[in-house]
Amino acid sequence: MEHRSRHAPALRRFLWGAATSAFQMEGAPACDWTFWKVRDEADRAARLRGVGHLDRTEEDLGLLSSLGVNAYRFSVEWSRVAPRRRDWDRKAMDRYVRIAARLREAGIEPMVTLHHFTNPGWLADGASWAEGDARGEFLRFAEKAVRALREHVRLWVTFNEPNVYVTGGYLGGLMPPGRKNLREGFNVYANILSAHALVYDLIHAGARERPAVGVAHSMVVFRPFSEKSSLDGWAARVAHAFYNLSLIEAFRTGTLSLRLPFLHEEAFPVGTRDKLDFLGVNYYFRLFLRLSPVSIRGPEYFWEDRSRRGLTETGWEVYPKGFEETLRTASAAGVPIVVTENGTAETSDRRKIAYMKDHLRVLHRLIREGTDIRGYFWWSLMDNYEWLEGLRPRFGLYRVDFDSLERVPTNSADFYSRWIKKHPDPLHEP
Ligand code: IFM
Repeated sequence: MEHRSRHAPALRRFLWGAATSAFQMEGAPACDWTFWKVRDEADRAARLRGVGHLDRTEEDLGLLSSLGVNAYRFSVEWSRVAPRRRDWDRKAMDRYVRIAARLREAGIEPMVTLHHFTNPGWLADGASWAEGDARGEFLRFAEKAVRALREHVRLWVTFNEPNVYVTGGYLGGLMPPGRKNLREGFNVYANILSAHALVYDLIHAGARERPAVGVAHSMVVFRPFSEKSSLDGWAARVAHAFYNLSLIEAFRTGTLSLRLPFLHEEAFPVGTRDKLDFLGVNYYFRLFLRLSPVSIRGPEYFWEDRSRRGLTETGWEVYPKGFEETLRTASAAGVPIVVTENGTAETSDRRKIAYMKDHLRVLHRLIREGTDIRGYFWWSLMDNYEWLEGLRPRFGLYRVDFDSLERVPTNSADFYSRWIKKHPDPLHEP
């Protein structure tokens, strides 16, 4: 790919990675997810320690070297480094800096996510993403975190899945803060994207070596539940426009346009034009939508096994064709794509490997055809705390015994290692 040199150095070699997030790996004593609808004592404990990564950081980083990946995506837990408003925990931050330094020493490119769903508990008292004042607090955190990490980090994800954060936290009420308010949701989306634009500049301004800054965008293939229903078709089109396209458009135009035809249309200037060095794509499944004429809550959604591969342990359909469709849609952003997450929750190695193989084949085919894809990160390095489902789904390349916290490699880890060895540079394969 002759134009590779125009891009940031960290995007010039293909990134083969694994991804995690801080809360899911190490828990947190005082973030919004610590207290959100805790189910029982075991769940409470899991939210405080995740899968024990804090005590096993060295061991876990060692697993990356055994795997043979050349990149690792992890996040900084905002509530750990800023446990109280205007309070900064240097020691907590230093630990993340050591992780990044240690990765670079091992030849593994750190990709740091600054916001992966969680907010410090104190943020809720007086600052909100809907009003916009949370943005100022986030910028204060981002500025310090970037300053501490930039010596070792060249790849940044400002926000993980803004569309999931907005849909889960402000439209569906499933995630903290549990709101169901369209107007607030739109404001939050706009505030997050404008925070991205500011952090983009901040990262670029002080960098010694050109960094690459992106977002990790969740993308879903939407289909009408019934091909014959025009309402279902309408719901699928609107969902695609809102969930998949509005963010991509915001990076082309600088404006976040949210259109729910006949219901609501709004445009927010968010300053994002050209403030994206790569688009991170998180792809998992296809979703069927049904909209009944009497439904006041909006469309119902379903995963169905129409591809006849059996649903996964999170009840999701396995649909590799959708990965192709998604990557083609994502290329409209006009910047390189990095698959920042792809994976499946399966205890069966056979099924996990089949999923991986089918998705990797799609990846290689699209690269061969000229789609500008620079990296692939498996979700996740190891089983960890899965938000609404807690410690149950097994997305990991390493299996975690949820009692002893022991990590055991699965055959899918071995399969992934061998695949990477066989395809060290997919960008230059015949
Ligand atoms: O575990 C999550 C991750 O935090 C964000 N993307 C989807 C994953 C699987 O649900």
